[in-house]
Amino acid sequence: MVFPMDALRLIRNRVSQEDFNRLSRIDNPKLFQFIAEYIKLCNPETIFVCTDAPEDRHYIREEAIRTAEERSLAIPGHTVHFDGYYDQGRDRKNTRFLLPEGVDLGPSLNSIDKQKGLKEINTILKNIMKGQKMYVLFFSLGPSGSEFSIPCVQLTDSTYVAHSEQLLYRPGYEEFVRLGRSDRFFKFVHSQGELENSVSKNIKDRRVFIDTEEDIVYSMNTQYGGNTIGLKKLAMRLGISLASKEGWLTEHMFIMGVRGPNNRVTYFSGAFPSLCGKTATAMLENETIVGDDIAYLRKKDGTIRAANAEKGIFGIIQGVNSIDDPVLWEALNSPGEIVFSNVLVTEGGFPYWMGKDGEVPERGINHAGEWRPGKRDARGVEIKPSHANARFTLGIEVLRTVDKEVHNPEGVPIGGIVYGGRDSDTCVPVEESFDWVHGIITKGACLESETTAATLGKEGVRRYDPMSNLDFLSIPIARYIQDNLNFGKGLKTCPVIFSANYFLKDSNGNFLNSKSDKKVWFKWMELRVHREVEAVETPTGLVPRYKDLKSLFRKVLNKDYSEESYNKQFALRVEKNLAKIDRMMNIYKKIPDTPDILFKVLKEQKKRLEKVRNRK
Ligand code: SPV
Ligand code: MN
Repeated sequence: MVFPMDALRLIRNRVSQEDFNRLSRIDNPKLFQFIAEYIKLCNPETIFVCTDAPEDRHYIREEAIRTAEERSLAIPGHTVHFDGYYDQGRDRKNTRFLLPEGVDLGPSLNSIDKQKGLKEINTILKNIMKGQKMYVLFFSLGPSGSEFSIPCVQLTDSTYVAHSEQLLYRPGYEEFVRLGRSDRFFKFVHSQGELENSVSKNIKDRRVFIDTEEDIVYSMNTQYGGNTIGLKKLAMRLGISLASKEGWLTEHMFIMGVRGPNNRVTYFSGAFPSLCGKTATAMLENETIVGDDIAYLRKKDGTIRAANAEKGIFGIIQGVNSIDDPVLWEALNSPGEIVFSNVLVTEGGFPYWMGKDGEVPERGINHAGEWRPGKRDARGVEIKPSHANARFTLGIEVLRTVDKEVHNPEGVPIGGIVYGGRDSDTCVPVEESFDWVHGIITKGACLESETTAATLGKEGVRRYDPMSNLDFLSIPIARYIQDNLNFGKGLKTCPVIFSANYFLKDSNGNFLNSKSDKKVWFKWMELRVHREVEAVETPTGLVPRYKDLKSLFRKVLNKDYSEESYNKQFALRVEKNLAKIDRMMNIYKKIPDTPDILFKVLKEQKKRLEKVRNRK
């Protein structure tokens, strides 16, 4: 432990005069203590303190190439980074909360006794940066200088992490200078550990440990962005707990503007688990994007306002093509700062990913090294050209559909909230809830989704994922749901809550909708927010009328929408819905302190469904 009065001395002995001058512009002993502590423990050879200056940003980009964590591609500004073969997703098992004595987060959150956890990571972190450079970086989550902003400091020995954060987050050095002695800031310590061929070698010592008491996250022996980019999912866990204390919400949500009649813009936020179309939705061609992954929601003057915690996108690239994703396609094929990860790189220096326009290349380099079709790994599993969780990282400003309010310190007013999951057989493509409480409970708290490649482990297993936030919850589930229920109280304009399901299949396993249908669902929801179309009441919520969809399909997609399609897509799946309620009841019965209202709302829904079943 470094005492506050020793911190400055320790730092002064370890950094250059120039870097020390940069730090000295900030008057924050708590910050110095944190930095000194981890310089002492991780023991880097050199230290670079990064300000918001363009030359510093440029230096980080150059460092990424120098250290070979990134390689330049053919298009100017494009680079590629590879994570290790077994480091391609979020590591749920080794992501844990450090639990102080007497605190209980409930059985669903992965935790470890704080003292035991600290001992474990202090052992792993000791001298972990020996011979390496430590980058000290400052950012702001949320628009800077606003009620939404949370200043953050990141220590890392990875130039890829530093570079990604520069693309993804607003600069924060000047914010720290301005704030002086505040102790409301998040802290991240990351080390990729020993490297072999530029990737983390000691995967068995991969850890992501979260301390919500001190607002620190420790990440080590991993490079995959979801485990390492501190301000992304690591900060989200701190954000959820801070929001709960301060009375606002941190959500796994995009924010987008949807155009209604007469160029009206209605803002939506939407929660979808990873790899379920969240980013693609936020990038719909004729709408505007504010954010694609993490939203902060605050109540203001009787409305809910939302801001993007980030300013860039770390998105899944598989399946991105010129037809379905024109906005992104254009950005990915233009010069500009973009980091591709875990794609295949062709001999000409172009990235290839599965589902990209054109032929699969005959050869290239990917996260497993030299690649040829048919190549297998040590276990005999065929290696695809790119990983299913391969990603792109870019600043949101390179998208032509970026919303002009993206940096508004007040955020944007939310008209509708959407919860969606990967569900092949239960929920209709789009449905409105009866009210806030019904929406939070049946759409949000009861969200289920089939697992994807975004996390390590088996794909396609149906999993309960409340608000698509289960992986990131840092407070007991019951408290999180209660916070969401409370958030809708006392509003003058209450957002309308919807569910969406892009993944409904018929009995032969074929999708019932095409990817572009979501454009129609959003136009319908926009009209519903303003009560400009009517809807049909069912036991589970309010669904579109056929005639409204028919006209929207014509207007938006220039497509004929048959009554037969409508009937198939919007049929009420009574048995499946009843089975889902049973699953949810069983889950929530075991969750301590589940609000009574949840059981009441589910029982009412069950009754309505049984009534329909008995009528048949
Ligand atoms: C997600 O998986 O939800 C992501 C990427 O947005 S990660 O940073 O891995 O969480
Ligand atoms: Mn996400």
